[in-house]
Amino acid sequence: MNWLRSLMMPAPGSSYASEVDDLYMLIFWISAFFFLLIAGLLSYFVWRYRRRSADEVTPHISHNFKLEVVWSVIPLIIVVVLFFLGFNSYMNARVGPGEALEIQVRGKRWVWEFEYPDGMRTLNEIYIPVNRPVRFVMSSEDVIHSFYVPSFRVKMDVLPNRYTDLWFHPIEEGVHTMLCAEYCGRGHSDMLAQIHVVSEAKFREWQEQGDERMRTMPLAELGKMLYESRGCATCHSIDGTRREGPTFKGIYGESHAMRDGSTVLVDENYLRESILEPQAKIRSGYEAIMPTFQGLLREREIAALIEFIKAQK
Ligand code: HEC
Ligand SMILES: [Cu+2]
Repeated sequence: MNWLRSLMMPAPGSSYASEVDDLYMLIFWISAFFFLLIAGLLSYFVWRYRRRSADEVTPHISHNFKLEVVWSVIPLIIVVVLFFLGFNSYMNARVGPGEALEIQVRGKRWVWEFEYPDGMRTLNEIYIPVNRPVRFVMSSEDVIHSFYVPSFRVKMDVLPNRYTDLWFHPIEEGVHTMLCAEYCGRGHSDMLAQIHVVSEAKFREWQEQGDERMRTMPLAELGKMLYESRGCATCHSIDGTRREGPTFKGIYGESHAMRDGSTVLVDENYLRESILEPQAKIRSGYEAIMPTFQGLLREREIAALIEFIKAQK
């Protein structure tokens, strides 16, 4: 019945995913059984006890003790068994092993930011090693978001002023999509992130190469990569269309009106300030929703983004 499972859920990607699926399928089959039993009996009784003549009177039956015990006790046993199975797999999914790679997750409108124990930060994309439990410690900078990875069968609210956590044990290499499952505003559907589950060796390589690659890549190319991987692209287009934020097309050298009535020439200093302190000058006609990238970008990465924006003519 694997085809039936795959219709309902993406392929399991974590150690407890198939446990969740087993229970789900058990409930599905119990429901299917009772649906057929009840609908079948209903149809049969409609036919069996149909009215035969105009003055027919049905016998008065007030109760049937045996029948009532049967239809109370059997469902009771079923739900108690389901409760224990469910409680058991819930505890397996909630209580993680002590030895886990801990990653901080911050949800904010409308990006996911991840921070590794060594200080490496990424936006909307993470790499984790296969066969090692990972624990996410999550919080929100603004509204309630919800961290949802369908193929891992985990979902947890991400709240402001409070940490929530979840863990999973990826069992196979591959790419998984995680998304925000709590409507959090206009850019809600942009809160998509990729979870790359890779081998231990590839993971280490990625951790080191992150830096190596950044050091050697030409500025404009690095800028393009950051534009896509750091989430700028979700709010800023390069083809002139308006998103949450203004397009980057042709802005370098323009004069822009700010919300407070002043006019600013878009030069390198303004671009830099816009990235590090987006709240300092708010462009008129836009909301002050851009997250700060202070501390998130290395000096060379800031230069690369500025270079990239200047190149959008
Ligand atoms: C959540 C949406 C969002 C993200 C992500 C975002 N921005 Fe913005 N950005 C905005 C908005 C909205 C404005 C306009 C309001 C303001 O000035 O703060 C803006 C303004 C700017 C401006 C000034 C543009 C102008 O025409 O005056 C620059 C430059 C900029 N962003 C660069 C970036 C870069 C580079 C990144 C990625 C590292 C980025 N932004 C990520 C929403 C975003
Ligand atoms: Cu969200």
